[in-house]
Amino acid sequence: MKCMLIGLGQAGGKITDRFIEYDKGGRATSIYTGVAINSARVDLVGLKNIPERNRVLIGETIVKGHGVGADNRLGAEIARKDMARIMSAVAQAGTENVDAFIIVSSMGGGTGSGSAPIVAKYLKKTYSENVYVLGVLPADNEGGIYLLNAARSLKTLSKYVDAMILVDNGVFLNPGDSLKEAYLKINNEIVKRFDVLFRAGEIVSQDHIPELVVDASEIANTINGMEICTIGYASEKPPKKNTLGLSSLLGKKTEAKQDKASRVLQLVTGAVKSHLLLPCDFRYVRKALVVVAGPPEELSRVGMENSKEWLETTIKGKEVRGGDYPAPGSDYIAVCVLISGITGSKKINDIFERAKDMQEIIAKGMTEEEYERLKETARLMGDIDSLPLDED
Ligand SMILES: Nc1nc2c(ncn2[C@@H]2O[C@H](COP(=O)(O)OP(=O)(O)O)[C@@H](O)[C@H]2O)c(=O)[nH]1
Ligand SMILES: [Mg+2]
Repeated sequence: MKCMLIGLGQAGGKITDRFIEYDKGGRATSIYTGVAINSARVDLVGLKNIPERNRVLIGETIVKGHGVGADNRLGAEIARKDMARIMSAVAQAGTENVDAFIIVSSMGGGTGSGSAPIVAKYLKKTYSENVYVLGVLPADNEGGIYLLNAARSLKTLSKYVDAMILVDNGVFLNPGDSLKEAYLKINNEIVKRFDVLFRAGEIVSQDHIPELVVDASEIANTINGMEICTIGYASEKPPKKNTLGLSSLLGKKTEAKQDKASRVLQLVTGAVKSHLLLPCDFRYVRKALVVVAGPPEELSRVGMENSKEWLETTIKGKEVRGGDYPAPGSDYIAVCVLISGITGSKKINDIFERAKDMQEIIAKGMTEEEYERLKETARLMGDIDSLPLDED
């Protein structure tokens, strides 16, 4: 799928930049075009792979190139004012071959999370292609203001995008890692995983045509209108081929086939059960799409069928799609599972709950600590009967 990636804000710009770098790194075909939008000049200058003509500084008259802090209302405001410049940068980057627009942004910051909904709205108005957001959620230990930003942005975005594919920064954090140290690693991991999905429809060579192609329409059929989506990923290095020629014996051949099939199934179940980028109960999901990428001889058809069957019986919905991506010469077999129509994600509910508290904290002019103390007293008071009074 040819993607126009529109990186908003700091995280969005950096992740988009990494996608473009990945694309250039010896891939058979190029599938990404990148645009970066920011109100902080220093963040735009720091990008290495998005061409300079595709970078737009917004809100200069208001914030003088210094960013909006973590004020995503201001982020929304300046994006609205500079919308014409944003849309003209998108048009000039070249939209003729684009299959989908993907807005890449953190949900917790100011510029990206504030501008994402309005950028989505204008993209939908102007183009007929699908518009998705790849949104990075703040880890649980980030401050309340990040959660409030995320809550506002998610609520507004859901009206304008065809689907929200969400990633929790917290998934990648190891205890002891500082967030800053971790970003480079996180961005790499995000790009590596999504690339398997986005690249799956690209034919590498005429000798290796996928049996089941995952193109833009398969992705659209899986996620459009499904609101909250995420991906799971797992990969493995298959064992070296038996060079003694023993595998040519019939018995060995069957065994090898079974091994390959169970390897695919194991990777798929692992990706879904323990490696989702948005923690959620994987059963409460409407649809799924499995992509298996790797050396052509490892792409087991039986493995794919078993994986689809497992998903069909596991998730609440019944629509499961699958496809393969032959990558001759690759050392790894990688599995990406896109799941959509997620309901009741604890992470998302926590964001809205804590964001609600944050709104009150701001309204009351308190610190988070004072508010927690006040809430505890109010909770205890709730258990006590009131005195009888006259009816008013
Ligand atoms: N994954 C990832 N998250 C980031 C990165 N930089 C910042 N963040 C997260 O993004 C949020 C802050 O948003 P940021 O993109 O810096 O704000 P903006 O520039 O105002 O849109 C916080 O939740 C950070 O943890 C990054 O490079 N990678
Ligand atoms: Mg930042």
